[in-house]
Amino acid sequence: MTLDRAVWSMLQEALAVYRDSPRATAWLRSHVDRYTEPVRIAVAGRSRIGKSTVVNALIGDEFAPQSSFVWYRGGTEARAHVFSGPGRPHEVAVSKRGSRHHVEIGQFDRADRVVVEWPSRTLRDIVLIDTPSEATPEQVLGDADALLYLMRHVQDDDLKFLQAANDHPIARVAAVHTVAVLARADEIGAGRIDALSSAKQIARRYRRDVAVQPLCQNVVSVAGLLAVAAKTLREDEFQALRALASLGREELEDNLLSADRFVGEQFPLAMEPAVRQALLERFGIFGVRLITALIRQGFDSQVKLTGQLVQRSGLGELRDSIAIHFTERREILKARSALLALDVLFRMERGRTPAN
Ligand SMILES: Nc1nc2c(ncn2[C@@H]2O[C@H](COP(=O)(O)OP(=O)(O)OP(=O)(O)O)[C@@H](O)[C@H]2O)c(=O)[nH]1
Ligand SMILES: [Mg+2]
Repeated sequence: MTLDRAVWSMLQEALAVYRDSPRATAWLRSHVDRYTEPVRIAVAGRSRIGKSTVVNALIGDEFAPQSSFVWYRGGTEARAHVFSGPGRPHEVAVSKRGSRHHVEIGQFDRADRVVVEWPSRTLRDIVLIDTPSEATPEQVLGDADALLYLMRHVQDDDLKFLQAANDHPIARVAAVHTVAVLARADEIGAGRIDALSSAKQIARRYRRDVAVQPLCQNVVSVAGLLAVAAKTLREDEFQALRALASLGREELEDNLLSADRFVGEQFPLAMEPAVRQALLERFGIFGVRLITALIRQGFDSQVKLTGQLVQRSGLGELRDSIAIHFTERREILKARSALLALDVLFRMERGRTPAN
């Protein structure tokens, strides 16, 4: 019997054995549903590390940030539901303002969870869960089959979180579910133009670090903001960046020394300050510098530029890592989650006599 069938049978058997307990039945039903779904990947990490930005880059669309858990699943049409307290979820609108999609949860003071169905190729194989930074490891991991953990440098808090993810008897023998992400790679080395290759080297070093290696399957570096730019670059933005690239390299560098200078009155090109401000918000100073350098190097069509940005930002490697460690191991990850759920069930129902 395959692993898939064996675990499926265990879930069905448990459903039969615990049929008299509504609590156990509800728990098992939710896990039976979860077992047949794509792999659920939680994206976690400390406050403002860039979680929502990496989620946007993976989906290939920009969503305005939310303060609750946001689940993104595949779907044929764009829809969103808010789960708030007990009872049925409420459907809410998704609207587009500027380059961002907004889930209109306005009338709900507190959403426990927002679920967005979205037609994205990535979401055919995975469910992405964007988590609030104050969420505990238990809240993050309870619903997820796998974890993308974002960090800047490996700090004690990061190691604690990763240890918590591995700190269950079943998890300890089957630690197959974490990819660590060295986030905001563009900021490494004070934003020098070679920041992204330095970040890749640091990620490689962490992969062999004795404190990190046992806690995750891979470490990759990602410049989230650039990765989003790669996936959502508009024609008007590309034309503006191309115009900037036509300036002399040194002249542009001088004007990129600070954000104030870049959007200031003395700019040597006829380009509205509002346009420059928008470029800065979307790509950051580093992004503008890198993109204009790439255009000058010959990546001067939108297709060529996008391909380079996917690769340089680390998005390509992150996607490969998700495929190798999560999607292709779906069967194992789902089996692991189901076994953890059965373990919780047996503890929860300890002392009760199951039905025969
Ligand atoms: N320079 C740079 N800025 C980034 C990057 N990723 C995100 N940011 C910026 O950092 C800020 C926080 O990014 P988010 O993606 O909202 O971070 P988060 O971890 O989801 O934040 P919380 O959910 O509030 O904890 C935003 O202003 C982003 O534009 C990156 O790779 N490089
Ligand atoms: Mg966020």
